[in-house]
Amino acid sequence: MIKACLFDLDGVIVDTAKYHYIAWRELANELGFEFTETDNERLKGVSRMTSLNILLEIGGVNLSDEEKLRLAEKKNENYRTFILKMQPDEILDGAKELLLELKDKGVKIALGSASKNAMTILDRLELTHLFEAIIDGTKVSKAKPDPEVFLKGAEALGVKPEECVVFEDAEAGVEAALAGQMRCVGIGSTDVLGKANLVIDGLHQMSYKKLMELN
Ligand code: B16
Ligand code: MG
Repeated sequence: MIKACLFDLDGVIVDTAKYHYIAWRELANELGFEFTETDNERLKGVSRMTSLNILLEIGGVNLSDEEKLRLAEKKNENYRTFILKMQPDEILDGAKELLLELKDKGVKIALGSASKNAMTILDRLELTHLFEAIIDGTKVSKAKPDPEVFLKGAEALGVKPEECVVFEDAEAGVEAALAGQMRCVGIGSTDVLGKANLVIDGLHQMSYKKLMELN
């Protein structure tokens, strides 16, 4: 019986990838190399430090741990100038409608995101009040595909993993949901998210009725 939904943030509720891309590209350019939108695909769903390591590998740059921390912080400051200007009209099509419908039907709702900026983003989008639990990058020690973020979400909601459905746009996130014994709806293409129980283009294609069909 499905009792709860756990939502990833970037790529599911809002497209912050475009802001991450601008900030990472600026950093790459300062380090003297190009960083393309195709390269940026590799950063979706992974942590900030893993993102930096991938970026440096692309540029063939070796740095000390201390310097990496400095650059990750610098990128984050730049990224935050964009998210601090976000508006509720940036919520992806159908996301708020689905959250409201689920709430109305008594389905519990939590966030399960790798981002340490999740609270800022939800506040800017005026969505914070719709989540009963928010598990973000500040609350987990193991990154997706480890199921920690979703298991903590289920625990905070007081439901069992098998009573949860996860919405995810990243392959590592789908793997995390399945590793946690949860059902998963992939947002994006079946090529990447084929392991999910169902793959849709966006939350505008989901409803309480369709959710119950996953039972
Ligand atoms: P931050 P999600 C992820 O969000 C992004 O997809 C990923 O690109 C980013 O590196 C990660 O958050 C960490 O973000 O630098 O804000 O802590 O998809 O898990 O909601
Ligand atoms: Mg995501």
